[in-house]
Amino acid sequence: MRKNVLKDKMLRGERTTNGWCAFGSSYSAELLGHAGFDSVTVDMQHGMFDFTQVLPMLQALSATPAVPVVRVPWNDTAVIMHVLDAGAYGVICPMINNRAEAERLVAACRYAPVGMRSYGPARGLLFGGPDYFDHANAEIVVFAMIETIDGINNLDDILATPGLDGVYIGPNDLALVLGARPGTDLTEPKCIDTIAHILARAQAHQKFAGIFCASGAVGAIRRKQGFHLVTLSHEGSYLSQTAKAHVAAALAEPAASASDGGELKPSTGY
Ligand code: 3PY
Ligand code: MG
Repeated sequence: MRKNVLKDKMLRGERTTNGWCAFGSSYSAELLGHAGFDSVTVDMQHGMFDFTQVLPMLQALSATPAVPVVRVPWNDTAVIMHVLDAGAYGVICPMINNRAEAERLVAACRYAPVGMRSYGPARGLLFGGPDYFDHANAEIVVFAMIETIDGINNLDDILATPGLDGVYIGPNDLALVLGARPGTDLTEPKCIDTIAHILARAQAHQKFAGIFCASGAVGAIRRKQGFHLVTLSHEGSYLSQTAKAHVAAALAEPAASASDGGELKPSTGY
């Protein structure tokens, strides 16, 4: 079976970067797959698409060096099994509250006797190879998202779940349940302390810790803190920010644009 190079890298203690698809576009997924990320996550929870688009996005990612991961919309066994059959090498599941929910997540991702994943790996075989069944339980990487009060309170139980590879922090939902505003994970003491606590407990259990970051700059801070996997915003924000910057540059005085440096340099725009 094709190795899960994302999991291997984290097992070696190396830090990884993850891209995040908010659009239901195979071309967009392909662009992210070639951008240098170790993995790219197709976001079925908040992305503007459903399984019909997930399949071609995973196919597009197959032609890139990035490991294909899916954030499923919920801890729904049928959806989890379906995205794995479609070739996902990693699953990130939102809002895991307790050990029973973590066990349910893991069971959906692992074949018996470890779990209850149903057999029918379809694209998993095409992407992974003919010996997919023999190694899938070991290669697929599974993250439980910690972003609820129950999830925080039951963190040690969740982390002790056999077969769970790690936890992944949703800093925006986490901020909400802590009584703060989204986007305050680096400024609100409650958020800072809770994120540090989750990271420390993951490290104590020798499990991976991942986190969504609003930008590459935030990702750099999280990497230094010790997170194994940092997601660097998503393509919706790249498009919006870059579009605004182009509009601002076009509306600026020509002298100002020139002194900005970039605008007059030869560029294909890609
Ligand atoms: C959160 O910040 O809550 C997330 O789920 C990130 O996608
Ligand atoms: Mg969330």
